[in-house]
Amino acid sequence: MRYQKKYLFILSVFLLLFSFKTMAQKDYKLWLQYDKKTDAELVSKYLSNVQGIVSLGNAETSKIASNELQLGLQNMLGKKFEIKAKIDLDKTVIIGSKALLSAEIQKEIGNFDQINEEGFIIKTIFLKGKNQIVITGKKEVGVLYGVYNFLRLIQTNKNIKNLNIVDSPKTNIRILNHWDNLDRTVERGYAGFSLWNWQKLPDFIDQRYIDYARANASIGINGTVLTNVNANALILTSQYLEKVEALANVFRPYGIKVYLTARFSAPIEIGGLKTADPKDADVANWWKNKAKEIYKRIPDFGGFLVKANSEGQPGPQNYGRDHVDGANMLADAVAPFGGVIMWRAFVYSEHDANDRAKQAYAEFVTYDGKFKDNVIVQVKNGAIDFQPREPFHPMFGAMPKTPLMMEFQITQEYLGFSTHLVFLPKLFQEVLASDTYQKGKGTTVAKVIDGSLTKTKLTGIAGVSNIGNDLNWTGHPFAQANWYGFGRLAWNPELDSEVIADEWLRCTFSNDENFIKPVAAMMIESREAVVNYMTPLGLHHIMDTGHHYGPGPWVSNLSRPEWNPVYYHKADKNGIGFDRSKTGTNATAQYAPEVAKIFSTLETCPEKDLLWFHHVSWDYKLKNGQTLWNGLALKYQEGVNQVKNMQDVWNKSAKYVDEDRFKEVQMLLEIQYKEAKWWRDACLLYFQQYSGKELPAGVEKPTQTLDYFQSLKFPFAPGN
Ligand code: GCV
Repeated sequence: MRYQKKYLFILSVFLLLFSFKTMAQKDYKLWLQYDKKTDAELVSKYLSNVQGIVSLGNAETSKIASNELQLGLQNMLGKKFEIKAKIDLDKTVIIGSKALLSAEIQKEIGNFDQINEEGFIIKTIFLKGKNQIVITGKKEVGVLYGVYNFLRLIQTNKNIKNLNIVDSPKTNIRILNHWDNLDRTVERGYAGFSLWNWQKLPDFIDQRYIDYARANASIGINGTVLTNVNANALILTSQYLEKVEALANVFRPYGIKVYLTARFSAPIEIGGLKTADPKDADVANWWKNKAKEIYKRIPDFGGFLVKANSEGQPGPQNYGRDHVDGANMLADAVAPFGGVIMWRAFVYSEHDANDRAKQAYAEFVTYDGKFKDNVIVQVKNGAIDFQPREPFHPMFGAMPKTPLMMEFQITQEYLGFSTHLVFLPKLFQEVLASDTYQKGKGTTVAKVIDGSLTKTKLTGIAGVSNIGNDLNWTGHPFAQANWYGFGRLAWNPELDSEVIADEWLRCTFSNDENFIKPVAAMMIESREAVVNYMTPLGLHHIMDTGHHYGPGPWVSNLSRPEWNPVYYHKADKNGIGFDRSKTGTNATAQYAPEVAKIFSTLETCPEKDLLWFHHVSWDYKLKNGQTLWNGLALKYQEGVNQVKNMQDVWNKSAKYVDEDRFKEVQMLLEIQYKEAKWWRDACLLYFQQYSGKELPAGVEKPTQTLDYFQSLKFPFAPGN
């Protein structure tokens, strides 16, 4: 009996450890689960097309590609696959770049001009009486992308018979911006600490660096800015560059270039100069030498990302110069090595009384055509700051002679941190599909940034990373979908977010239609839900001070007016909203006339943007016949109901998902539900002071007072 107890104890410890390990692995493996297919018919269908692997290349990237193919096929199809160098079987998957293919195969593949340097072709060919699948590209990295694409077909149960897929990324710089500090805290990071262990680098290469590179390569991301835009000059010292070099060496075979943020005052802080004036010859030389030093270590270094004269960061204006002077000086330093300067347009000043939404445009549009060829201006998706919903930034469509790249925020600074389930590709798609009318109807933001409109060579999309050292990388299991979706949209800015949700769910959880349909719909709905319970009808920037966690529409005491929520909602006895029409700040005039016309009047302005552009009376009649006050209150309630609905959907998914991830999401949705109610109650109680009206039928009564909500403090909210 005693022995039995002992064995039972050992067994339960073992099971506990084992289940912890599987949970960790499931969460950690992201969308690269490669779960074993259980449908025997499907497996035999796949095996009738795939019998072996032939890898023609020897380079590190080729090895990564063939190992990945082997891992994916073996895991999913439950059969051993050897990697061979010679084609001696029927139905092999042959992988190799163009130069490695025989003339006969090349002929079968056809024209390689259909793809760009990073593109791939996956084609079923008939070779010496045998059927083969060839995955190729001009370069090995294209082959790697092709392999991930091929595996995704199997992951998502797609047909692999008679393949003929030709695909290339539509943008050149598909990049994550890490707002990671050297002490490993992450600004606006909600998934733990920074992945970069500067203390142990360069000698200790954490497996996470490799897994990070692999995950990024699998979705086509080809660049990473390792450091925060609120920059520390120390990263440019040799002590740190040695560590950056080690990371660059890990990422290179995955097709990922390393970039750094450049603190504009670095020549003073680490260079011993008296000035950082971009027109000063010593300063320019200092940067040239710094670039030389970096490229000696990292020959494929991507370049610098710069936040200058914004929120206290130093910049050329400290010396009476402008953004063009600053960007071009740095551009000259990296140009001989093929480097790029990504210069941010996120600027607004406490000395400018103008509407904050107008300031970046006002400053930058005059610079159109003045930047050097290797400068790309990085513009946030909206003119304020990564709000749950913003109309597209008017700079898109207004600088035809300047390459503009998109900056999205994947980390959820204003969207419930990594506690709330919000599927961001839907938000990203909404922005990318917005029509700028730069060259008439159909000239969408996507077309501005992919260069198809202005034929610019330099194109890009940046996403502020939501990755940290949490076990599951992103804090919320569904926040992984935002990283995934960002990569997929960076590759193709016209991809549909519904396709992305479907793909991600299949790769991450299950192919069962009974799971996919409702959960994909829940993901899509989550985008509108967050807008409804936080900032419906065009409200914006009413989050609490500093950390931006939870509601704070009452905040009015911050030193800069444009940091205060009251600046944005302007609620008073007459109504609510920011008048940006002709009668107000006339920000609408920054858009093309066709767009301006729509936003300018109450009648034509989409209701989702109403309070962004107009100050509207509480009794104004919305399109559904409700008064603005009632409509606003009902929207808040709708957001809460939507989260409830998300909970219901998820609760029915238990049988399709491993227990651990199921429970994690379940708990997080419960918090989201509580917080959605918090948002609704706090905002409605606050705005009610101005509207003076009762809550309409259908809106639940708040269970706390406004005083209570205003008293809440969060001194240790993360990411601040
Ligand atoms: C990195 C917002 C954020 C800041 C961020 C800034 C930026 O203001 O709150 O944390 O700083 O945007 O994008 O530069």
